[in-house]
Amino acid sequence: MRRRKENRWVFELIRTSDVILEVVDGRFPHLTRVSSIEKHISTLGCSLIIVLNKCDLVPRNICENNKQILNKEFPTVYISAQNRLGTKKLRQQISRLSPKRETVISLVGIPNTGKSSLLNILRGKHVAPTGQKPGVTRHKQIVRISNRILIYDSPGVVPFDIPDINLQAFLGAYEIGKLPDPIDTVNFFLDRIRLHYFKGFIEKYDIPSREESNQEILDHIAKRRGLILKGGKLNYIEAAKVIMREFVAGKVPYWEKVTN
Ligand SMILES: Nc1nc2c(ncn2[C@@H]2O[C@H](COP(=O)(O)OP(=O)(O)OP(=O)(O)O)[C@@H](O)[C@H]2O)c(=O)[nH]1
Ligand SMILES: [Mg+2]
Repeated sequence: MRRRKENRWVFELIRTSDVILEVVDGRFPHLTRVSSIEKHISTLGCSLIIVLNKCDLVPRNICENNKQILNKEFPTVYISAQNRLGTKKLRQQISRLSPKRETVISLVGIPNTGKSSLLNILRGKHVAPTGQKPGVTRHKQIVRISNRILIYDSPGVVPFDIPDINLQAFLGAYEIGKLPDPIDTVNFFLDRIRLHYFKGFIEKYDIPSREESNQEILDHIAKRRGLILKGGKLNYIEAAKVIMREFVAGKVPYWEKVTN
């Protein structure tokens, strides 16, 4: 119920904007796009730019590849709000799409993609709280970043097409501490990264071989991190949470290539 209401609220916000910055996670842009917003953008009377954020975590050639492909649908730029990279190109793109004097921009996207971080660097000052947990921004706020541009920051939207909690957690949109079954989530996570890019994980956690089973990987990490329950058994649930938290925080090299 709550989600339905939030989505309606985002559409109202979009109607009052000239340009939408759809902030997605540059590690997996295709999974963090909000298709319901993109689908209706032409009828809502504004322009949309896809902003691939967190590109400090992704090799340059992958960012370029993903940008070229997404550009066929919407103007796309890649940035790192953390490292303050790419904002010049973003500003140029905004001016191109909205050359008029006063421009209202809205930052939208799923939780945790870096909307508030982007607002802070565009403003050049910490005006919006940011954090590793999803749902840090709870209310929209409008900030003037120049005499021509006003920006709305908004809470993250979890689209209806990401119904699975494990996928939400993988994308950083579900709080790891609230997962009902962290082992199930980590199994989902390990199965997915095996298919896309596993090397970064293997190297980060010093896993002896790619052939280790998910259970052996949990064993290895629980032992290495000293995650032991009273009585001496390994704490697999905590190991699963550690893996997921570190992944969401960008501590595990990982990305997925967007295909045509
Ligand atoms: N590595 C990396 N991390 C980033 C970048 N931008 C933001 N982050 C981190 O991502 C996390 C989420 O950032 P926020 O700016 O709070 O994200 P948000 O989209 O506003 O999140 P909600 O308000 O929950 O929807 C924080 O831990 C940021 O430090 C980036 O460019 N690179
Ligand atoms: Mg925020």
